Amino acid sequence: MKKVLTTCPYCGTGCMFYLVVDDDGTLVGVEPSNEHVVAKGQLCVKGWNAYHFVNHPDRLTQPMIRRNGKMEPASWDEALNLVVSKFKETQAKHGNDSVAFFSSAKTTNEENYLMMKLARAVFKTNNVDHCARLCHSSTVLGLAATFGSGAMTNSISCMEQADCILVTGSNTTEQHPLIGSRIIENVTNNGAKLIVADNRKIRLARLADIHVRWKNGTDVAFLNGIMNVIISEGLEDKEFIKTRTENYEELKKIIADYPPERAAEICGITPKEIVDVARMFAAADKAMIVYSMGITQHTHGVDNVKSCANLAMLTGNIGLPGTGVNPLRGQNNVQGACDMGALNGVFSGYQKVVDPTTREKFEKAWSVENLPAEPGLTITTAIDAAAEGKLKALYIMGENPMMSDPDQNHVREAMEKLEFIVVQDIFPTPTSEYADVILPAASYAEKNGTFTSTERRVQPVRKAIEPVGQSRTDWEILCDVAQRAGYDGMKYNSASEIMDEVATVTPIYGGVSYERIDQVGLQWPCLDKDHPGTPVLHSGKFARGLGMFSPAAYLPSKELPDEQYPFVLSTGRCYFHFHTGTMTRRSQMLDREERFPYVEISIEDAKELGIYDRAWIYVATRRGEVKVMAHVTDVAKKGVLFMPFHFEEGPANLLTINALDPIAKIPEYKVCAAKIRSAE
Ligand SMILES: Nc1nc2c(c(=O)[nH]1)N[C@H]1C(S)=C(S)[C@@H](COP(=O)(O)OP(=O)(O)OC[C@H]3O[C@@H](n4cnc5c(=O)[nH]c(N)nc54)[C@H](O)[C@@H]3O)O[C@H]1N2
Ligand SMILES: Nc1nc2c(c(=O)[nH]1)N[C@H]1C(S)=C(S)[C@@H](COP(=O)(O)OP(=O)(O)OC[C@H]3O[C@@H](n4cnc5c(=O)[nH]c(N)nc54)[C@H](O)[C@@H]3O)O[C@H]1N2
Ligand code: SF4
Ligand SMILES: [Mo]
Repeated sequence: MKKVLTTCPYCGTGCMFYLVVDDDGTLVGVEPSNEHVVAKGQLCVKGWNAYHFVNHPDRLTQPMIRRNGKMEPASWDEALNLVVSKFKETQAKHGNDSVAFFSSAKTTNEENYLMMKLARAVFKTNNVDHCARLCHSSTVLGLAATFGSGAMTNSISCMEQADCILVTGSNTTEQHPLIGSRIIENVTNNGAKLIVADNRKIRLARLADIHVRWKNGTDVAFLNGIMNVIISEGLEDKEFIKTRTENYEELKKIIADYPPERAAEICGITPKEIVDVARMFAAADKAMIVYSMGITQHTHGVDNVKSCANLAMLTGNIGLPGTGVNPLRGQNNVQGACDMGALNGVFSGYQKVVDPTTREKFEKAWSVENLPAEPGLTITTAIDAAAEGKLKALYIMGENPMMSDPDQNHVREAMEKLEFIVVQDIFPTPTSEYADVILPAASYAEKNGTFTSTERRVQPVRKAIEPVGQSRTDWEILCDVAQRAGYDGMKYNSASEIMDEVATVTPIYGGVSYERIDQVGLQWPCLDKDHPGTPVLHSGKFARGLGMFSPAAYLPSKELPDEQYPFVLSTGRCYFHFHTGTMTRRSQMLDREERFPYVEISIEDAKELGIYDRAWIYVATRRGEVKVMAHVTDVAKKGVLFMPFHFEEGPANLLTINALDPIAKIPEYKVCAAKIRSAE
């Protein structure tokens, strides 16, 4: 047996583990790593099962081309030549921005860097983006505006040092299980205070000192209410505000409109709950905010994020261990895909495309001219542009928009209108059904590279087995495309050579190399080869100099319940499955735990409507209707339905609304109006 130390391909917690390979080169299991700083000898159920899907018979093993409407096997030469000629033809006819590239938070840093290089240097478009748009784009923009850097400010180990943790819009024990364990340990072993703000009675809520179950979408009012109490009771950190921040007067002005009575009314809770949370948070020596999709996925996602940042600055909880604003990044490499510039407006290291000196720097480094200057389309606006017939060709690497983007009928329309679609994946998906060319990619177990976890830790991904069938690593495929398109600057002998190039053009990764990240990785910013990495950001000084208070007024969600659609529908995930299910639903151990699409409904609502547990019901919104199983549970609050988006046969995104935050362009997955009826 051979054991290969690598990084988990599921969530952003970034546990490292060993892939176990038997003598004839077959992947047979996973073993945790006792030495790893985050995993500490443990894994969650997805980590333990992260080898099953690799050998699944459904793996894509050979390139395919659509001929006369039917997908047929093709050679790599045929497939890649077709991709390049179609993209060039489309651009010649309709301009450079008539094509777009979806990069992937499932793939490595090196691959994301190459995808954005391919889009910008070779095809001269900034139409490149990835699923962070659907996830933490509000964080990237909201924290960049307030702190100057859009990443988790602290480290996972800080969860054990905080005296008070406010968890809001994060189902931590299910979605970032090993981070959830840290929080539980701190609460049970050290008596840290825990405030859970989530209207579902999630596992952490059962342990919390205070659990607030306000209405979905009212976070700005809630956080403003807390800040109002803190200021009116004189609990703010005056020294921190004076020396480290600006724009405090503006904050005070807006916050004055949210006395606890008014905030509580908007949120549907009592003023006392707001006062209690404010006092508990402000009283702690080291208080930390942990959040995830409940904060970001709203038409006011950026305002929510800024409000979290305001609260942390108001109480001086930034720049020290055990404090901070901690967005838990979702995908295994979504932090890295952002860092690498797989976003419409930035090169790697968040260097802006609109800045002429930055463009000049990349033109020189890549030996090209005329890099495009205007930010391009995002995932969400690219789908809109395709539906309008403006976008003509799309290259999708490791994304499944038919299942993950809002309003599936709208996405279908976009897919049908696109003239040419390339899908590069490890499995067939509802998206690949629309492909004109399918390129089979090697999985994480079959390649070298790096993933960057939520705590900004760059960690190794190592090849344990040979790629299945004719599949090739994403980075080799992208280099091949670039060469066939006539570009010479994308030739590498190894993934490590790509990281060396990343380090030369990306200051925050300046000191990252494969040698240095060998065992436990390195946390960026890591500016040069002697820099030790940075566990806590903004110590002494914010990345932007002074922290910028950025107050926001409460805005209601786009589509609220009414007589016709009386429920709030909120969507998200469960413990056993990951996203669109391409991998977890092909792991027999995981799939048998949660086999059917379902919706959580409160005991009160179920009683009223005569719906019993495990009954089949229809959930409908203005966009469509799906049949799912009812989970009648005290996790759900009266009036609120919660549905995971893992199931192709009951797709939550047939129901969701395509309403976007005006700045971040993130969809409002967490709130829309719905109704239900029995299916039996
Ligand atoms: N098992 C598993 N783990 C995963 C994933 C997975 O698919 N499966 N996906 C990964 C990814 S990419 C991500 S982004 C993360 C997401 O991780 P989370 O954000 O933790 O997961 P969600 O289920 O989307 O939503 C979290 C919580 O937000 C609450 N919420 C809903 N509306 C609101 C609101 O208006 N305000 C507040 N404060 N809370 C609200 C919901 O009740 C829910 O409990 O998980 C990562 N980890
Ligand atoms: N309703 C609703 N919708 C949501 C959300 C929600 O909360 N509610 N959350 C949103 C969020 S936070 C996210 S992050 C997105 C996720 O949206 P997506 O990224 O579209 O979802 P995934 O299922 O993770 O898709 C990843 C794809 O990559 C493939 N893949 C895996 N490994 C590799 C590899 O090494 N190479 C290649 N080429 N492909 C690979 C997988 O098979 C899969 O098809 O969904 C969003 N959609
Ligand atoms: S917590 Fe996340 S990174 Fe760790 S084993 Fe589970 S899915 Fe993998
Ligand atoms: Mo995500």
